[in-house]
Amino acid sequence: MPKVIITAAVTGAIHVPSLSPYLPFTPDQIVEDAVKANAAGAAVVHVHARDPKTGKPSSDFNLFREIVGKISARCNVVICVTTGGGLGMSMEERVRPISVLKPELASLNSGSINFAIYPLTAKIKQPRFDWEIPYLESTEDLIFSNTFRTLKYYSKAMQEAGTKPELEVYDVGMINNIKHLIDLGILRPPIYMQFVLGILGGIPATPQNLMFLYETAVRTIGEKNFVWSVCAAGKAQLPLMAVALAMGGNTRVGLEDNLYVGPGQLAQSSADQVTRVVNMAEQLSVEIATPDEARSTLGLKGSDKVGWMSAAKASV
Ligand code: KMH
Ligand code: ZN
Repeated sequence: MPKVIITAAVTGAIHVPSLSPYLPFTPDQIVEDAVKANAAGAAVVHVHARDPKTGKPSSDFNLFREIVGKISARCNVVICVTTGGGLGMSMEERVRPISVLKPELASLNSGSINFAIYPLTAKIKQPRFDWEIPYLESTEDLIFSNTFRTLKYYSKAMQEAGTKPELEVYDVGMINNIKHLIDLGILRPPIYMQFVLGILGGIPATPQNLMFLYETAVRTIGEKNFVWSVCAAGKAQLPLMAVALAMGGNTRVGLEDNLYVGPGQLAQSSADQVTRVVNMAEQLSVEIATPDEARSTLGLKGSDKVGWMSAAKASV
């Protein structure tokens, strides 16, 4: 069995602070949770930025730079920077951290979907911040747009930055989108796919659907041409990590996708969920990859080649 790469997505742009007092949103909180997740066993942390005063998803490049700089000053974890950004952000806002920060790994969302999180409003009695309810409600009419032109633009930006794309696959047709980009020579195998299940608008989070995604990828892209991982939104998160481990896949947990660690039990940080995956892996005799082992499996350029040290110097 190959060693499992655990990713922790510590904050994201789906949940709002009213849903959990543990959702990190200031740079220091995000950094602290990323470092804790790494200490618990995560080889990769996936980062978004949020406004430190209100917790609203932000595309402020200085926040990204502060977060990635502080994380890498404290641990050797692989940093995966989002290009999903916050719901409703423009293509330019979403790609900017890649061109400047040149991270080792970045998300690349492989197709357009309805990305609906408005049902979360029912869980909020008293919003902590004014933006939260309108943000969630706006997703009733939101297309998370990732057209072929956009995919080509992101792929090119990542290629120029030496950044490996982590291809987020929300539904089975997106595997065809990826194949199209491989056929055009825009993506080069071996590619890295994150199967994302359970978003309202995408494929539901069931073991059967995970198997369907995996088998379709094997048929379409070829078993030797990809590394894969699983992310499941909501309460299916931890059960699907068990399925992924049994199938030999990699895993992603974190408060970005699920705020809980058990029925009615809020996770106090993404590290709580990472620990659950570590325990499951131990039971299954699956070893956990270190950040350097993840770098080697994913074919990453190395933490000495990211852009933020020079970006930090340039701003002085
Ligand atoms: N929140 C996940 C379902 C991204 O950041 O590019 C999707 C995600 C996308 O992580
Ligand atoms: Zn994300």
